[in-house]
Amino acid sequence: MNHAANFVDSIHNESFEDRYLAKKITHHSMIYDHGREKESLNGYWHFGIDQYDTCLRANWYEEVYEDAEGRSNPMDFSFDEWETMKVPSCWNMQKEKYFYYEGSVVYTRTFQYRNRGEERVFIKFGAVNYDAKIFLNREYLGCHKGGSTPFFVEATGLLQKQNRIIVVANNTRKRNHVPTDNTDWFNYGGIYRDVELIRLPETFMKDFTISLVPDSGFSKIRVELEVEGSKRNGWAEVRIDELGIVFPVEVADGKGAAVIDAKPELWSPEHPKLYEVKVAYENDSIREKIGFREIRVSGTDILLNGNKIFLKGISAHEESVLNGKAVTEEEIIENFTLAKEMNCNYMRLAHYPHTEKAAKIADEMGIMLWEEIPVYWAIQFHNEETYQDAENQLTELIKRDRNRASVIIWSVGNENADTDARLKFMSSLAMKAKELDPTRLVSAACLLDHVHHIIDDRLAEYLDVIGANQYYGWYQTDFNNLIKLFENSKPDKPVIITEFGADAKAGHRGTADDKGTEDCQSDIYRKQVQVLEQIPYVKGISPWILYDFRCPRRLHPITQNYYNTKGLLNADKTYKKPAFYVMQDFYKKIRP
Ligand code: GCB
Repeated sequence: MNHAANFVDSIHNESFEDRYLAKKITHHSMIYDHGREKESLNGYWHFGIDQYDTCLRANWYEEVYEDAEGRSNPMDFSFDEWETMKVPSCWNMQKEKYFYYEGSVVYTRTFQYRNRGEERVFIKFGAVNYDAKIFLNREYLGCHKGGSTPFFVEATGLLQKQNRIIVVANNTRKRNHVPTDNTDWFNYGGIYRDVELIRLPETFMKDFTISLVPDSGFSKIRVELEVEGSKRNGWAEVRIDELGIVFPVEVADGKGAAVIDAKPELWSPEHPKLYEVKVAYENDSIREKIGFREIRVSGTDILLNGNKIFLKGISAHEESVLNGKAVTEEEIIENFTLAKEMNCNYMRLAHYPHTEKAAKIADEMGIMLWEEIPVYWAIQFHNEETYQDAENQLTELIKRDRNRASVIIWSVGNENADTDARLKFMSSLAMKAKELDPTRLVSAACLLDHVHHIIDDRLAEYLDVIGANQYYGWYQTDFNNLIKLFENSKPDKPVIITEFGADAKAGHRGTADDKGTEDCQSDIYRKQVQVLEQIPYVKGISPWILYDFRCPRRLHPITQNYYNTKGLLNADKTYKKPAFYVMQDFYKKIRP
């Protein structure tokens, strides 16, 4: 970069972002990091709101204040004198003045590093909303897009004893993003998941997949490996000591795959059995807890380990009153515990990838999961770049969680109008999900035809399970049309009612006709479950939603106050509304 001209360049150059966008961080640079030791780079980072993107325009990362000829770059920043911000966190929750801030922010910290014999070093970001540009020791490493999936940069050869890392994070909502500028949830900002340093040998396992082989009578396990580094041919070893299994996997030209006979106890919500699996290749090793189970559909049934199941679920956002999207493990456990108390065996993690910790905890606790990417409402379906972003987010999610037994469904979107462009966009995503992971079900939460009251979406052809959002009794006021909807629809696949619900301010009482009261909400819930129970092809339900959540679209001062109050609990989860108990009773009495 031209330091001397920097001062003037930086104020005249309106294409300043192009050079940053040209270097993308995508799923290609993901490394398999489960079951590995990592070092935390969390803590208090220096933090500056940078509304006009001066850091990027003026190359602050070069830390050049004066060039050889004595021309100076104005002193507009001083990284280590800035205030600090907790990482991980959503800045909105740290100071009141940042609550509604949307835009560009600079994070930076220094850290010490000492080589311990590793030959490769990576830095992982669990998630930064929405895009992140990463700089290490005056080098620009790339830009990641997508606010809910992890990404990795390689630091090999760049680290010294003392290091500076800079992250320019920007959560501006944009039409071409995934999600687009209009959603029904709060747009939190920041580095809100862990930042970690990973030390690896020169040759290491870049990807690892393990699962039961579908249709093998639950008696075969398949392993796939991808190796990066110079030793691309050799033998990996997989051990599952509890099953007495040790088997070699031949790696040829960086890839290996093997199938082995095994009879594991199968994972299920009632019996969430996990095995310790160890994989070793050259000097690299992974040790991870894995569950084995099979999920598939047959006609309009969903089969877990060959048995018909009903998904007794609830939808949930990733949010807490205190922490925004930076939820803690305790908060995740609290959510699953509440779901279990409601007699659920399943949760829809709406509307974007939640932290990977959720699926790990669900593996342990025995909750089946629906995981989703934020292809939500009016995405720019005709925009190729938007498609690439969505496909990358889907790939990052699947590569991250495909060894989690709890995850049974990948969802490629929510409530999108059935246009030709959308059909092309979302059918391509559905096919991509199948290609990346043939062992799970693919779905989407579809819009129904509310004119003719019929489940009719051309995307259904590409899905294993049809997700259906419907708000009869609430947005569609005539409840009887729900009965018509089911009379008119003859799906040949299982249907999950991915949403129904109604607003109710906690403690607000009235009659069943008084909108926004608990009485109206529980009345709608009672009527809904009475109908749903009788529909043979409905094989799962995830009402909207476990607890109230922040939402800039909800301006009713009495019943909402910037919260979507369709929760079965209030926002801080201290109070259960009567509809919670309607679901609890319903799930208790219906089939398993
Ligand atoms: C929906 C959306 C969900 C909203 C909900 C509502 O259909 O999928 O994101 O929050 O309705 O409350 O309107």
